[in-house]
Amino acid sequence: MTNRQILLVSRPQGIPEPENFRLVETLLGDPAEGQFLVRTHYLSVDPYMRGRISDRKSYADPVALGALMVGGTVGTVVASRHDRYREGDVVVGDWGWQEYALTDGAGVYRFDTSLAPMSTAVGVMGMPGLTAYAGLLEIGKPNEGETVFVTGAAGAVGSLVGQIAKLKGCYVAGSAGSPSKVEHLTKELGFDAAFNYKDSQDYAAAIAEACPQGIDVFYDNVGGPVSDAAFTHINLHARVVICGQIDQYNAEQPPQGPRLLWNLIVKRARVEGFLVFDHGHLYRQAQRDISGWIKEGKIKYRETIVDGLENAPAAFIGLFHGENLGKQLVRLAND
Ligand code: NAP
Ligand code: FER
Repeated sequence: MTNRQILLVSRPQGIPEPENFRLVETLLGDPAEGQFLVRTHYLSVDPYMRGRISDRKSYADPVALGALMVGGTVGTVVASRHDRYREGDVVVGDWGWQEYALTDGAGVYRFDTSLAPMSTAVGVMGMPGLTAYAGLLEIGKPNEGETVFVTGAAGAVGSLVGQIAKLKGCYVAGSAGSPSKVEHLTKELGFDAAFNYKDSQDYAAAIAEACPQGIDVFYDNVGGPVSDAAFTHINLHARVVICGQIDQYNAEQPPQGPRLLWNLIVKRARVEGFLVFDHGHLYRQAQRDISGWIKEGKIKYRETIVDGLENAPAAFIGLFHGENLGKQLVRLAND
């Protein structure tokens, strides 16, 4: 049968461009003994992929030029010669930007669609969901009544961080990049305050207004000048969770910012970076909790969905222009 795949063909300078990718048709055989064939329903585009397509040293080898683009995926088993998987099973894994994949099951997990719809397996119930859950609860350790400030607040991770913090009884503020995102945060997701960083000249003033009691937990998805301003507004014994620095992912040279570590001395604060991969032991617990919160109406999630494999590069690039509200997905087949 014919498969369609997207390959990385050149490395971006700055923000990636569609020309860095190429769509190809390839041939795919039948599953061999011990293999199964999966059809991709949704593939996830994520900010971390910017790191994987550059040749910078990282937790994993860069995607080679001419190789299949990596990424989280969810889909159904369409043919199987594997004793643990049957046709119709919904599975989640990392088989990359392609319509079909043959796998022996390594790194593939069954997804329980009674918990939430299939698409969430790579969103609120998947890697970004666990990132929000573990980063906030294990590292941020919010206490009732404290102020949590989250950057990138209208994205997949940030929107969940803010809502879990509300569930824990915190005052929650966030920043995001458009008036409609700010309205979504305060009107739909229950944030106490939010501001549009693209519309602000003075981030310190915007943060002071949004967080009148100062910041106890700063969950940073963005880095850059908004993050710099948040450091100057932390409280005694604040926890700063470094989840992402998307403001810098396309930088060709490391940016020079103000020197802020003095604030940590004065406030006896803790800054900790983390990677979701170190929190895999919480995956099932996070899924149970998040699914429960969704069913009880305590957590809402949004997905921005584009259709067709050919649109995956544009969807990925759109992350760096804030085109997504909530989780950005590419749909290749209906549920
Ligand atoms: P996302 O927030 O759904 O999408 C990215 C968002 O970033 C965009 O919608 C855009 O929203 C914002 N953005 C883009 N460029 C920006 C800039 N220069 N300054 C400020 N905001 C910018 O993505 P996500 O999957 O939830 O990831 C959020 C962050 O968490 C990323 O930094 C990612 O790398 C990180 N992350 C870390 C881990 C980990 O293990 N540590 C795991 C997953 C994700 P606006 O409209 O608001 O600009
Ligand atoms: C991310 C940003 C960075 C992420 C992982 C990394 C899974 C890891 C980078 C590295 O190890 O170099 O959003 O998500």
